Amino acid sequence: VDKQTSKLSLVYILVAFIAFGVAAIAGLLQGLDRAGIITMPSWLTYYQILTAHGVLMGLIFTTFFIVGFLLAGIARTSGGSLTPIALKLGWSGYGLMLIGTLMAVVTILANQASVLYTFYAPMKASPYFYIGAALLVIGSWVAGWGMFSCYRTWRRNHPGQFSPLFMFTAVATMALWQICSLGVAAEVVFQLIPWAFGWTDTVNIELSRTLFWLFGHPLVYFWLLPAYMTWYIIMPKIIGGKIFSDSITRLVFVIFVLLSTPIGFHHQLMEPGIDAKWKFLHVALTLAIAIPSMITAFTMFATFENAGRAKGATGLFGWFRKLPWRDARFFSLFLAMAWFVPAGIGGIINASNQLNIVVHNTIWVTGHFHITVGTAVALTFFCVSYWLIPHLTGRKMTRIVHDLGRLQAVFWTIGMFFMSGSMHTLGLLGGPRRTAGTTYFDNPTALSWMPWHKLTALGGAFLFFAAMLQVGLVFYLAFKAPKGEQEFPIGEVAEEADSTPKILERWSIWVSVAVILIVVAYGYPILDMIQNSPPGAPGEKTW
Ligand code: HAS
Repeated sequence: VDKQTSKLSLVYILVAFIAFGVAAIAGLLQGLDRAGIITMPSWLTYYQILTAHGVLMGLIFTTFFIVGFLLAGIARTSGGSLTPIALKLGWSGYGLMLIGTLMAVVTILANQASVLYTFYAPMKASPYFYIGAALLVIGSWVAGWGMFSCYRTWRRNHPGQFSPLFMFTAVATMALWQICSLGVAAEVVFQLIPWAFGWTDTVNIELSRTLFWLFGHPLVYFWLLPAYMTWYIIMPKIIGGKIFSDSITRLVFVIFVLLSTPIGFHHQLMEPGIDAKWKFLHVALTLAIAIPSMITAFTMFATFENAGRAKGATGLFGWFRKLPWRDARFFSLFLAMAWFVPAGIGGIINASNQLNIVVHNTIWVTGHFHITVGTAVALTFFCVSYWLIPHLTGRKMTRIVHDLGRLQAVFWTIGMFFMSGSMHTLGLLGGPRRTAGTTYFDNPTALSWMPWHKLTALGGAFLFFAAMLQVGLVFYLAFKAPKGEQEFPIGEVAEEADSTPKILERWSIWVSVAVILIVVAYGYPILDMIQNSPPGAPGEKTW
C-alpha cells in the first residue's frame, strides 16, 4: 500500500499494541491477586485493574487494530491507496479515538471509573469515562465512513462488477459495527452521561443493560469478522492455495450482518424483567448465528485439503503434512482456528437457557471469552501483525520472527490451556466471575477452589510472557527488522468455485432486513421497558 495509507494504518496498529501491552500487565496482576499470590496496594484496587484490563484489551486494542487493518486491506485491494476523503476521515477518526482512549485511561487510573468493561449501571463512573468511550466509538465510525466512501468510489468506477472480497467483508464488518453501536451510543448519551453529571437522578437499569447488550453481542462479531477475513482471504495465499468460494465468503458475512444484533437477550436470560417469549426468539436466532461459523469450519478444512492435494498430497489426511508448519503466520492461524472449536461449543452451551442457569455470572463465561476473543481472534491479529507491520514500514519478516512467532503461539496456547481450562472448571463448580473476595471470608467451599485459582494464575504467567514477546516482535518489526519488501497476502478465488449471485452485493436489501430484524426483536421489549417500569421499581430509582 502507498506511503500515506501505511502511515495511517501503522499509527492505529501501534496504539493497539501499546494498549495490549499495558492490558497484559493488568491481566497478570489481577490473576495473581485472585489466586492470593499477591495483595493489591491500597492505591490500586482489584476492580480498577480489572476495568483497565477489560477496557484496554477488549475495547481499545481490538478497535484500533481492526480499523488500522481494514484501512490497509481496503487500500491494498483497490489499487494500493485510500481515497483522499478516506485518508482525512481515517486521521480524524484516529484523533477522536485517541482522545477517547486518554479520557478513559485517566479516569480509570484515578479510580473514577472502576465499572468494568461493560459499565453496568448502577455502578457509576466519572462522566468523562463515558464521554471517552463514546469518542472511541464515534472515532471508529468516522474512519468507517472513509471505508464506505472507498467502496462507493470503487463501485462507481467498476459498474456491474463485484467489489474485491476484502473490501466487501470490511464494509460488512463496519456496517455491522455502525448499526449495533447505536445501542451503546443511546445508553451512554441519553442515560449514563446525564446521570453521571447529576442532571438526572435515576437510571432505568433494565433498559440500560438491554441497550448495552444490543451492542455487546455484535461487538464480539466485530472482533471475530476481521479474523474471519484473515482466514477466508489471506490464509489461502499463505498456504499456497486458493479461496474456496467467493459466494460462500460473502454469504457468511451477510448472515453476520443480519443476525449479529437481534440476539442480545442471550446475555440477559437470567434477568426477570424480560418476557420469556422474547428470550426464546433471541436464543433461536443465536443458534442460527452459529451456522456461518460452522460453514467457516467446513470451508477452512476444504481450503486446507484443496491446497494440499494441489501440491500432490494423497490419502485421507496427506494434505495435513503439506501445510506450512514452519511459517509463523500459518502456525498462529491454525492454533487460532483449533481454539475456536471448543470456544464455539462453549458459546452454544451458554446460549441454551437451562445450561445458562448453571454458567451465568460464573467464571466459566470468562473462560469462554478468553478462548474466543482472547485466543481465536488475538492469535489471528498476531499473525496479521507479523506481515502487515513490515509491509507498512518497508521491512521484512525474518526467520527469527517466524521462530519467535511460533514460540509465542505455543506459549499463548499453554497459557490459555491452564487459564481458560481452570476458569471453565471453576465456573462449573460455582465460582463467580468478577470478584476480589475469592475466599468469601474463608468459606470452606470457596477455599476448595483455590488450587484452580492458582492454576489460572499459572496460565496467566505464561500468557504474560507470550504477550511481552508479542509486543517485542511488534516493535522489532516496526523499527528494527531489516529493510525490504514484505508481501500483503491476498488469496485468489479457486477456478472451480461457482459464480457469485448478484444479490449478495445488494446492501440496500441486507441492511433493511437487518434493521427489520432488530426492530422485531427489540422494538416491543424496549418500548415496554420505557413505559412500564414502575416508579421506584429496581432499576428505576434510588441508586
Ligand atoms: Fe460468546 C458470552 C454465546 C461466540 C465473546 N461471549 C460472551 C462474552 C464474550 C463473548 C466477551 O448465549 C462475555 C460477555 C460478558 O462480559 O458478560 N458466543 C455465544 C455463541 C457463539 C459465541 C452461541 N463469543 C463468541 C465469539 C466471541 C464471544 C466469537 C468473541 C470473539 N457468549 C454466548 C452467550 C454468552 C456469551 C450465551 C452469555 C453468557 C452469560 O450467561 O453471561 C457462537 O458464535 C459460536 C459459534 C462457533 C462455532 C465454532 C466453529 C469453528 C470454527 C473453527 C474451525 C477450525 C479449523 C481448524 C478449521 C460453531 C470456525 C481445526 C483444527 C483442529 C485441530 C480441530
